[in-house]
Amino acid sequence: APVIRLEDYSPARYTIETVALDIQLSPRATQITSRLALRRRDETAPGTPLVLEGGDLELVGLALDGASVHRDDFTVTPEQLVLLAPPEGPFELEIVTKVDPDANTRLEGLYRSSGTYCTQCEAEGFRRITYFLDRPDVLAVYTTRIEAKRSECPILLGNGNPVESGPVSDKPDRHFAIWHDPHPKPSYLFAMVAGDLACVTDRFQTRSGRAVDLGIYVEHGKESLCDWAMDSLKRSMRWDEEVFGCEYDLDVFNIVAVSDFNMGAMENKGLNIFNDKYVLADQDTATDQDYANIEAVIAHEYFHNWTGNRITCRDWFQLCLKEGLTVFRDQEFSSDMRSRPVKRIADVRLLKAHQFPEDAGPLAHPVRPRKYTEINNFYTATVYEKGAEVVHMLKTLLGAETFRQGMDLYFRRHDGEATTIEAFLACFAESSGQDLGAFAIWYEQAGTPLVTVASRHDAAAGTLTLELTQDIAPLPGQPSSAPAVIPLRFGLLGPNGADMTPTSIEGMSVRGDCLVLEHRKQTVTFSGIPHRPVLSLLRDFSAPVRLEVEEDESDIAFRAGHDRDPFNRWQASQTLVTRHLLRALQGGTSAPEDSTLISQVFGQLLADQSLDPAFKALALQLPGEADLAREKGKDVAPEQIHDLRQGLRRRIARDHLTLLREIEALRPQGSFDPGADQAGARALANQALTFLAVSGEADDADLVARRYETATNMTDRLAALTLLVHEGMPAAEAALEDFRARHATSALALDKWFMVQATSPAGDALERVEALTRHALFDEGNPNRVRALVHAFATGNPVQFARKDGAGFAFAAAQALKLDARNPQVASRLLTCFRSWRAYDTVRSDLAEKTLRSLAEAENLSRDCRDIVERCLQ
Ligand code: HT7
Ligand code: ZN
Repeated sequence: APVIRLEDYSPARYTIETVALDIQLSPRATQITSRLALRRRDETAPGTPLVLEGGDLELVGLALDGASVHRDDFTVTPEQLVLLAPPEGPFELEIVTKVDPDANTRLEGLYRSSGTYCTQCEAEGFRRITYFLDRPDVLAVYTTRIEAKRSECPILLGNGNPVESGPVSDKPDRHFAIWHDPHPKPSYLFAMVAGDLACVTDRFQTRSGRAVDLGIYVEHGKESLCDWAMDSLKRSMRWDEEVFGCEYDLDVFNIVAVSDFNMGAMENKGLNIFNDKYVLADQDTATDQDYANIEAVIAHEYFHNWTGNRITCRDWFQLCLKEGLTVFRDQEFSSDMRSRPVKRIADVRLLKAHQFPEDAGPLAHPVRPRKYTEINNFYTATVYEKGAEVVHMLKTLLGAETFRQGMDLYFRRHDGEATTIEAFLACFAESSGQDLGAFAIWYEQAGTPLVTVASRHDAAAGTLTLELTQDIAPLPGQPSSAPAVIPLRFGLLGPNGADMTPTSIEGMSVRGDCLVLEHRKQTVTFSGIPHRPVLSLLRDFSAPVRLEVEEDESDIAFRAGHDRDPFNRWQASQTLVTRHLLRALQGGTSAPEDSTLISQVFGQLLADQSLDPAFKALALQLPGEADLAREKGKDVAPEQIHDLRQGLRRRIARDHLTLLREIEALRPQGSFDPGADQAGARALANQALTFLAVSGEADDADLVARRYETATNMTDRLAALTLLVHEGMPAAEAALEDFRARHATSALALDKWFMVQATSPAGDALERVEALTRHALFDEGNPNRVRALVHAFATGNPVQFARKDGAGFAFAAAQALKLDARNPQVASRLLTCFRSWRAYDTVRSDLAEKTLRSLAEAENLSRDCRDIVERCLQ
């Protein structure tokens, strides 16, 4: 497959000013007529062929300025249509294509999900509908006429505003609707939906007083599950006005929920299409985490209206321009809706769980990649989450006010354009008067910098000196790295835990409470520090780096109890546990007295009634097995990690039984509320239950079973079910059967039933998962179900996926191969489960390599999967 390179970018030869689409829907043969108003760009030589992209298309007709095009004047394949000698002046091209929505199992282009026609055009799906200049820098005004059988598709939706609808005169059972979107947009933002759907409506008044009709379209019977999504949408619209000055710009905003969807959701202009998992919720079927995700994804897609749609990407290398920035915006929104520190901790946990391993292995790439063979494989944690961290750093370095001025300038200057990271950064450089040239390296370079810190306190002089270094380990294609600009928020904790204020700081530039590390090695000296302080660095996780500080466990424990920065308090308890378990894994002592300090810290956390319950729940969570494997970095044997972690969990449970039981009992009573307060209280109670489940006491085992039976919401029920199954408790099988029967009509709840079993550390998990792939409820065509079973096993079951006999690897590979023929995007995502294969011990890494090599030899592997396999092996 050809390699696409950033340096080869050049603008399209022709522009498309308007697109008029006529879509005649039919399940097996939908006909699309596309009338394009084209113009040769001034820079393009007259007579230059017009090359339009297609994807598996059948051409039915072609006309130029109203007359059909002679066979010698064009060439066509399913992948390309070339008009050999277009007119010199503006011209109109009419293209007629035919597609088969029912046969479209890739879920790209036009397909049907449970009888509803829908489209997915990002990144390159529009070319599966009609031949086009399918690239993000070709912006056009679209008018869409949709025609379908009224009995099958009473609802017809398109981008923009509704213009006209009615019966089709000579066809009694058919009707049509016309939509017009006045905002020029790239083809990836095109969408249409047609089906028999219910609609939940509301209204929003923008700050300038315009009324917007809001609609959420779902399967009939699911209307009552849309309240939270609608509420989240209205809050997002208001927040974007208040915080970023962004107002909505059409008369309608529609959301459609579909059950077969490759990703989370899609920000098509005025017509967002969602995986129903991020729309539907009630207390019986959705967990508190689901509610938080819905709020965040609704906000994210809505925020794209400005960061993505009004201002879009010049080319797909600039994907982070819209995605990193929009993730940053949705994170800010959730922080304002909920607890900011708790949200920050949750975001950093996700970053470390998904982005850090990506950035440390063969799939590492810069936030703005420089080459790709399959763009769908670059919707990654690096582009999204690290991209958001880079914007977060920009705000930290510039300050909130200057950051907002930069954003205002970006919106003013680039509205209606397809632009670049350079243009984005220039807005901040101008509004701040700072040179951001060195900062831009964050977009260019892969890998997570490791920052090391050694400190020296001189009591006589009253000084504290820090020696800091930064480096990135070599990566495939990146043997060396340049130093980055790293903002390090800091505090120096005095004996009472309060921050000490130095009289001067020399050797490094300081902005507010931030040291700015700019070179590979730097020394900074704080004066006016009579007592040796406890260092608190990287507060609020001010940069996406790994931090290694030379310090004693007692300092870390002190931070866990006293740091006024909640993020670093949380991080301290995690670091303490991680260091302890890694020592034990590396053959050091794992004697029980070794964990006394940790048990004490956890005891203090449990007893501290001043803590926000949501924060406390996070601080009490031991680092996960995958976190520990990542920190270990090499010779990983997942079952050893599992056993050690279980031992510590049991020790904490046994040391603090009474407190844990008291806290567990403090579940919110009364009517259910998905907001942050109740969710935090449930998280804490369930975290306590997680410890009690391994106490070894019969009373506690009964308690877990009782919590399952008496749960009044999905959060509590799923927490108890997970413990019953994962700890192999006697009530597990009966609870699983109860859960399946109870939720027989909710696909989203049944996904949880599959996922709990897929992630069980039990020795027979793989055999169970294999059997579940043959279960009547398993559906290979539904990405959510595949993710809940196969993907969950491969990425969420470290012990059984990496079985020593290689059977877990072989299973994931066989499933990916099977899936690949149907849906390459879902298959290639599954294969990223191999991205850290070199970190295993030799037995496992040999087996993983063999599995990858056999995949590389498979015939007919999609471009998507081949790209992942080959990069994993490089
Ligand atoms: N911009 C979207 C990314 C996307 C996507 C969504 C659904 C299916 C396939 C897709 N390919 C790319 C979603 C977002 O980040 O907001
Ligand atoms: Zn996005």
